[in-house]
Amino acid sequence: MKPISLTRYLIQEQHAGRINADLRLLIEVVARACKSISIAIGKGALGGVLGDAGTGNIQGEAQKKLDVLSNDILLEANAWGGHLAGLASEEMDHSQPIPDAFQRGNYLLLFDPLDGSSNIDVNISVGTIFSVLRCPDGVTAPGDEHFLQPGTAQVCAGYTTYGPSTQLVLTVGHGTHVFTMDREVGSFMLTQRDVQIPADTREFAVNMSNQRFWETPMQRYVGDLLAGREGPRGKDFNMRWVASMVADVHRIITRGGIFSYPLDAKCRDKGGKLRLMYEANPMAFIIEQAGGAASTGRQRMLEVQPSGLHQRVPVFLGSRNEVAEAVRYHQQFDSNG
Ligand code: AHM
Ligand code: MG
Repeated sequence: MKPISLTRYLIQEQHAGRINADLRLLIEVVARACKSISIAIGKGALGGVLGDAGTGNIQGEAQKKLDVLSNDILLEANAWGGHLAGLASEEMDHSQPIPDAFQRGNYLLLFDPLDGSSNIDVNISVGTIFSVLRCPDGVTAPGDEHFLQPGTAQVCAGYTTYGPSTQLVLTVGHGTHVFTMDREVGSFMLTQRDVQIPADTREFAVNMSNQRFWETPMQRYVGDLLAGREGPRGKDFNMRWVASMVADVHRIITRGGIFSYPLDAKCRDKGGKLRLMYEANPMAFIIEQAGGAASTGRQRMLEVQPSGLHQRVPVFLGSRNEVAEAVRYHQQFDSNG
């Protein structure tokens, strides 16, 4: 049977009362922007989009040309639709209310326009991550503080992975669904409904070069994974690390696994490496909706009360029994040392 388009899927969701017309438009607009980003990435060296932009973001990271371009594409696409009250991005110091010239809607959009920036120039998968919140009642010109809602308040989250094919993974709180971009037609088509992540896994994803900087529970947890069949876990584990969160999460969506970016001595002062509002929270929502789990190691990710737009957190997410194992090591350490 021919897969249905994203547009048709969204209309069905609207008719079922699960989303309203504004949220439908918002998702369509973000998906269209992601198509433009996908086309720019696909041109690679021929499009003049590779390399450094020569600028930095508020987090002290050097921006790539594609970071800036993707941010601009998402900003421009979302400014005038009337569905948003404000936007926030990894690449912008502060959130932006929708300009007065345009109609304002009731949603807040947060995004990491180009995740996995270190992989752009080497032609490895990168992605876009986004999260949608409601603008608090009575707020017409939202500031940063209005975005600081826990992940449980998200009404929609998604990511696009720009790999051998471009795929959009989406949840509006009723399961996680995968759409694949038909490059000839220019539409996202629903290719997998209601993804279910296996509860158990034999595959983990972590940047092992940080091992000596990890805290004790992480050292013990990964030590036991590496001990394999002869160790306490009684089975051998495989390892993968793409260094694009989107690509690593997409593998977990597809075949299970655990992804972690734990606290380490290098990022401890910042609270972690990955950002809560536009990386960890949207991924946690997507993963939970696919039957998986997401935690900081000490708390359910979606229940973290944010304190800053660019706040960082430790991340453990994926197959739910394996995430529970990682959390158990932290609990044990916190109570017994
Ligand atoms: P970015 O948003 O600036 O690309 O940074 C986030 C990325 C994640 O996609 C990935 O999981 C992680 O940083 C990789 O970090 P490292 O290079 O330390 O392995
Ligand atoms: Mg990122």
